[in-house]
Amino acid sequence: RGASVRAEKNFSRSDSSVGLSAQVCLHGGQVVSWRNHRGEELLFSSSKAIFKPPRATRGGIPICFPQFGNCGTLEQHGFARNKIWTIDDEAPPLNYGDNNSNKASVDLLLKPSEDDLKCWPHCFELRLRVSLSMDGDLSLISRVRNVNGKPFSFAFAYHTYLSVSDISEVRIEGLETLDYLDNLSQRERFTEQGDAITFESEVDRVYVGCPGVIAVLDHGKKRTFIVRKEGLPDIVVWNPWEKKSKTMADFGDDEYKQMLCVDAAAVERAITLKPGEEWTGKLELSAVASTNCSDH
Ligand code: TA6
Repeated sequence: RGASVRAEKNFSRSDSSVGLSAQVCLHGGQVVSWRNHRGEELLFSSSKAIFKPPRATRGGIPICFPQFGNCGTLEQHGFARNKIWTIDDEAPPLNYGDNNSNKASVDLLLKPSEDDLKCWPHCFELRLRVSLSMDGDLSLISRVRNVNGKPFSFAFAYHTYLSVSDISEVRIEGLETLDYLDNLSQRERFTEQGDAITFESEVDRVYVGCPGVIAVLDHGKKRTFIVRKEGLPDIVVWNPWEKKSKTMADFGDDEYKQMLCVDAAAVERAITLKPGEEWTGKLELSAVASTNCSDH
């Protein structure tokens, strides 16, 4: 996967932490692995993932910036996930407002090249801090700054591929009664009626005005992902299902059953920054054993 860095820290080498790890690539600033205390992989990666720069590999957490989807002038999901980032070693270390004491962190930076400015003429700095806590929580904090150019607007998403046992046994709690834009019907607006979102076919929706915390319950693995977000009002939910996944060369046969994208995002309303302004978008993922899946 080209250059990648591992967030490692000398945690007290107790057995409870020996399996913990997270891996982020300089290519795309993409988290490509997140493992729990037992060394179990919590993010989906396609068995047919193609590492062929500039394309992003299928899985992990690609960064979608400054565009989401293909409604704009840039490539699908913008260019950030297709660029080589650098380690952000600008001193003094920037204050991300997070208690960094018991975490392993990596700080990455993306600035526009001359070529980038030709296709998106805005002077930005995009900083990303990827952290892994002793408890096994993964956090991503992004900061976009308008470096005293003219005002600009952008969309953003942490395109998060969660690894699940069987999509037909997964449900999402916390999005009930919300409106969503359905990408399968020209982004028409609907209101969620269910008491929890379950999956029987292709889903590609942008839930808008979401709460700060939602839960993704994986009945098969008796595991619940807790998704916490700040500065990101929307949640994109995507599973291509069988037919659509077979049209994608970098999606293994039937692998749609083992993944679900739950993207903390700012899609419905673009974020606008005046010169000198900065935006912060935070995502924190926890994976906990869930005994209450039995009432599935
Ligand atoms: O998650 C929403 C979505 O825009 C889907 O419509 C689908 O295109 C998915 O992203 C994957 O996009 P990618 O460019 O990574 O294949």
